[in-house]
Amino acid sequence: MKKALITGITGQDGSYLAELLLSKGYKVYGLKRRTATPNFENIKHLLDQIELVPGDLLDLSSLINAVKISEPDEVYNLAAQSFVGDSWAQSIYTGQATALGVANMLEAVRLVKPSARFYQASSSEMFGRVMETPQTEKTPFYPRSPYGVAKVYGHWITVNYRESYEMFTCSGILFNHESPRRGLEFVTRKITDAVAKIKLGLQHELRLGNLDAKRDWGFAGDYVKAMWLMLQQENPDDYVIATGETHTVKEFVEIAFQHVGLDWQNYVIQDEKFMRPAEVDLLLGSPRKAKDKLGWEPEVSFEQLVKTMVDHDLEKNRVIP
Ligand code: NAP
Ligand code: G4F
Repeated sequence: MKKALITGITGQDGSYLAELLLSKGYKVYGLKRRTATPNFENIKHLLDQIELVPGDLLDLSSLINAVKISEPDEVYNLAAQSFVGDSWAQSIYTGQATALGVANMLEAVRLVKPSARFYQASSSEMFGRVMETPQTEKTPFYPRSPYGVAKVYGHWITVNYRESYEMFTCSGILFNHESPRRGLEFVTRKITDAVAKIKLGLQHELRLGNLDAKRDWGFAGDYVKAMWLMLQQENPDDYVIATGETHTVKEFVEIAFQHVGLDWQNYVIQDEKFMRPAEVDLLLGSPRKAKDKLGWEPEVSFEQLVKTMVDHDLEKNRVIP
């Protein structure tokens, strides 16, 4: 039986990846940091099938211990301070977790189980002020936030361990991917949760920042399949994972409100508070290499994604307003 260690298992991607690996017969270990109150919302249905090991990306000895306990064939490093918006207010912490945390995890693997295959959750935020469109594996990076800068370090240290130690390390440059398990602070889930609450009479307005930003949005369940595929190849490599379509925040808003029969213009207010000091205006990825080499393609369309998230939030808010 193959064994996998997932960092960030309580997050959106960690939960979908754990489901995928369990369905393939893996023994799944999840790194879990201490929290004062439980945060098992995304993995509560999996708790009797996975093993949680204590650890924090900032604490190397806990990571060494986690690798010793799990003896993994595959390590998926998904943990990070992942919210771009907060990365200005917490830039040092973001660097410690999202940049140096990757080095800590790679060191733990190198010292304890260097033959384990390693996946790093890199990000399209590394492209930032984009140097070409669509963005590919060859597009130069120009990050626009402390988060993006930290991810560039995480990407290159992953490449460096591959080249320095001949470790099987892959970096997945994933464009935005969403789901009903997305954190409520990200724009898609903030919108779908608000639309549901407005429809149910529980909220009266939705305050947003830049409505013109464009993102290449896919479904998280599709994207974790690409992570797994990368680690099944003969050789380690880096891949862009994207849909190849881009949409504005405004388009997302329009479809979400339309889906419940409301006109967004009656509810949405633009608020300076949600504007960023430096914005990423346009992301559009080319999934060409992933298609050719991994045989990966996204299955859920943009419209389907928006509607599924709204339907989920309607249901959730009906039960627990
Ligand atoms: P998420 O829902 O925010 O999950 C982040 C996970 O990291 C949570 O389990 C969190 O634990 C854990 N974590 C944070 N700091 C930690 C620390 N110091 N030590 C140990 N664990 C820590 O993020 P996601 O959307 O699933 O994304 C997964 C990864 O992909 C992240 O690295 C993100 O930056 C990257 N990424 C995401 C996207 C996207 O569109 N979703 C695109 C490109 C790249 P708690 O539950 O305790 O907070
Ligand atoms: O949903 P967002 O916060 O996601 P962002 O910044 O694109 O980052 C996400 O995707 C990255 C991949 O490119 C990941 F690496 C990262 O971990 C994260 O998952 O914001 C999307 C866009 C931005 O342009 C933002 O300015 O929506 C705009 N926006 C407009 N109003 C807003 C809001 N974003 C948020 N969070 N809240 C708003 O009210």
